[in-house]
Amino acid sequence: MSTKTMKRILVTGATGQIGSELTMELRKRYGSYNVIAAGHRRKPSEKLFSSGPFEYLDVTKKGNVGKVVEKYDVDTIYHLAAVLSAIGEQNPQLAWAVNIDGLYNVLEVAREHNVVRVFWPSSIAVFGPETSRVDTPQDAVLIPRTMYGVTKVAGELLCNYYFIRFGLDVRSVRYPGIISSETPPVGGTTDYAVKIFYEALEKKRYSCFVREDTVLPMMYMPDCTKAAIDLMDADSSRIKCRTSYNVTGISFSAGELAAEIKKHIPGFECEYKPDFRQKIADSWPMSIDDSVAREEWSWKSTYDLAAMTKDMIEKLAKRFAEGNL
Ligand code: AKB
Repeated sequence: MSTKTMKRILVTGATGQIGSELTMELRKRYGSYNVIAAGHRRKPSEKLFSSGPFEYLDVTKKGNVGKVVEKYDVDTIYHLAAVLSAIGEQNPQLAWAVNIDGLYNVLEVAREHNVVRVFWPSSIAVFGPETSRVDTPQDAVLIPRTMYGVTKVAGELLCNYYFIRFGLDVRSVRYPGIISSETPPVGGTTDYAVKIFYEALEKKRYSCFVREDTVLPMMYMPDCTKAAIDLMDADSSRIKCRTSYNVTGISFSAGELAAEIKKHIPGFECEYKPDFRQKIADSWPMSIDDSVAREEWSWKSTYDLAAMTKDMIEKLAKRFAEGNL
């Protein structure tokens, strides 16, 4: 599908961390009124709400998903609505309902309404302690320990099934932790890598809920939106993997991140008080091998730790100064 034939794009989870920025990027590229933002629990920001169509949508209600797709004649869906790992451990039933029933509803509606292409994010949470944690390969053992990870493995298989059985063009990447300055994440294990910036600027102190030596793969938001759009724009002949592609940006420890922030905010102090999320972090990879995505659809991340930290601090400091946080 070329962008010229693309009619209407629906983004579920548009008020979330990734959705709020991906929606604006898609609106810039494809026209504001061709991108329908849909959110459920979080109130949309003024920018999101006033820049194009917005719908309240609970993805666990298939009829409602169908109504929105029909109303706007949607032919492309970025299905981002999800419950993340930490909340998923506190409420596994909710995680299953939103992540699996929601995905199933979106795929079914897409099939019934001849939607041309669907993007759905998987996660590094598909991996578990049985998998080698350094340079985790594309085709690895997937035995996650969290309900979030279970829903992501099941979701990958569901996407692959819809492609093979119904020819639905579903595409997916396994995101690492995402760092961004616009909308904070809620209920994830990698949230500390965002929260640390807000607290460093506001209080010059942060109490981190994982150990200092905890290393996880991360990605800065511009690379995150680029991965989704590059994959969706790639010619179908290049997409060989219909479960989900490994993608990555930067791997660093919580201590290395704190030290990088300290270069910009000299008085910054970080203490480490691991809680239940440490166990989740310890079951995930420390770094990811994304060579398959690089080979098949030319994926390439751009930000390293220094560039990401500098940009985050500049953006957040500006918002602080404007009283806009
Ligand atoms: C989480 O921490 O739950 C997410 C993820 C890695 O998918 N950010």
